[in-house]
Amino acid sequence: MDRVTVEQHVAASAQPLLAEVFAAIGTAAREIGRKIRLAGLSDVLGAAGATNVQGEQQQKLDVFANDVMMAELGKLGSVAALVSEEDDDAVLTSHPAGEWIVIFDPLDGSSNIDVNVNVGTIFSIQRVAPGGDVHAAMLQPGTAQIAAGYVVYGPSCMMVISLGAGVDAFTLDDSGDFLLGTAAMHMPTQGPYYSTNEANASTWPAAYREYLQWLLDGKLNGKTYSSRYIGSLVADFHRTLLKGGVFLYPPTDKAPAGKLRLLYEANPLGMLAEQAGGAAVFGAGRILEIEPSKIHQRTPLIVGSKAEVDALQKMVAEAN
Ligand code: P6P
Repeated sequence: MDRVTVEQHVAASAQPLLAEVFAAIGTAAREIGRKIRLAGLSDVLGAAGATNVQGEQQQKLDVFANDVMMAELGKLGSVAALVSEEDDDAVLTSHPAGEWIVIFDPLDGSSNIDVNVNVGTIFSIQRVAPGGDVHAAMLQPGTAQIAAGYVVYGPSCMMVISLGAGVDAFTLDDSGDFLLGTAAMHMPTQGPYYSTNEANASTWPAAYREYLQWLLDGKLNGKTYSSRYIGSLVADFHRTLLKGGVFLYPPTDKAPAGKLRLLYEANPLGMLAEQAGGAAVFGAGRILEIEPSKIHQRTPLIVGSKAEVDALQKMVAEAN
């Protein structure tokens, strides 16, 4: 494959003005990835001693990753605002005329870092119309996203993105470039895996338990399944994108509105799933059509191959 960097790919796309945003995300990802690789040798593991707006223990690396993303993206004249899982409020940059809002989870799955498990950065890009209200623009539904993607920090560091015309994957090489490795990714129409925290199953709505049993009984096209659950959303999603199957985080007693966050987890991954031929729902409806009301609102998330997700959506809709 020709040597194409993510910046070159974006510059040649229908959204060339986003090239500098992806360059900044790449710079941040290189810094975050390096910190993670060397975490065992420096005092960056463990809790930072504060809790974030989610009520979660902030890990030192969460704070580091957030600072790096804020610094690299905040310097761009084209970025008007930043929304982060780690900050209570949106951050307005010193570029109010900027066209983009970048919404991100700087380091998802960070509770897994101490045990050297894949973690990720997830991002969503929305547009602000000239003279438009930036706060209203950050609450647009997922269907309005101009671009979305994630970086997965694993045995290799990969950036997987969509600009609204398919999904492409870039791998960080030794020279520090994210190089196009797989173009036009397609999620298998049905997969061998289901991915969920079954410890919560007793508190799911009954339709979700019935669905999972139905699936495991081979009732979906006679296919059988294996369980895979890493507990890092980006890693579980990345496997689902490549191998197929379904990831489920249903409503639970502890999180009746769902645990995962709409703006910087469900929407970007929902866009990637749909662009790769898969689907993403909150239960009876499509994730990308939810009209957000708050920047940190949560949602149930069922995402993956169309066969499994469509079957879940139908079962939940019939149960409601
Ligand atoms: P549970 C990690 O904390 C995270 O936000 C996602 O990365 C992951 O999918 C989910 O929570 C795991 O949640 O309740 O199964 O531990």
